[in-house]
Amino acid sequence: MKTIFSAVVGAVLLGAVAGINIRHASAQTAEPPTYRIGSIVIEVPWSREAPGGVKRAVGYMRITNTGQQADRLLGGTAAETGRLEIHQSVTSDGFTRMQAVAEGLVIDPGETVELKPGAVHAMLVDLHRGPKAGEIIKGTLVFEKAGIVEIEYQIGRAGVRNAPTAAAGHHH
Ligand SMILES: [Cu+2]
Repeated sequence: MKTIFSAVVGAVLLGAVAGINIRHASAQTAEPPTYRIGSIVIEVPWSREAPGGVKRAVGYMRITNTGQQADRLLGGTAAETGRLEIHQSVTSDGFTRMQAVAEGLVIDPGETVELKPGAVHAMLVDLHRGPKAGEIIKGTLVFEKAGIVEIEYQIGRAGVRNAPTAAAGHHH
């Protein structure tokens, strides 16, 4: 009995490990932080230390819509007091500034939207204090159809342009 049981457990575990390897064949480290709600998959939320006690921080992540209908990221919360705004970086006349995207961020069926430096991104505002490198900020995302999902942002050093988890897997 015991042997059969371990064989079954072993097969199930092998299957699970194989599944992870297939989904994240390019990842060099353990499975990156991934969150799901309904048809929405959120990967590797991260932020970075804001200089000089600024009580806001950027928010970056990949959002994929695996469903058949478009969905929309409307906003969310961050840490104890903060909330999430969606911003678009716009460069004109050599200046880059950020515009709030009041209507939210549409994610079409089958589409992956990457919130990243210099592009559309989240801005975590009204934080009780600026985040420090190495910390984690808890937050929520609110989607029009999928609903509310809790996520965690890994905090990188000031000025970094890649997720702390991704950077940790590279040895130069
Ligand atoms: Cu911004």
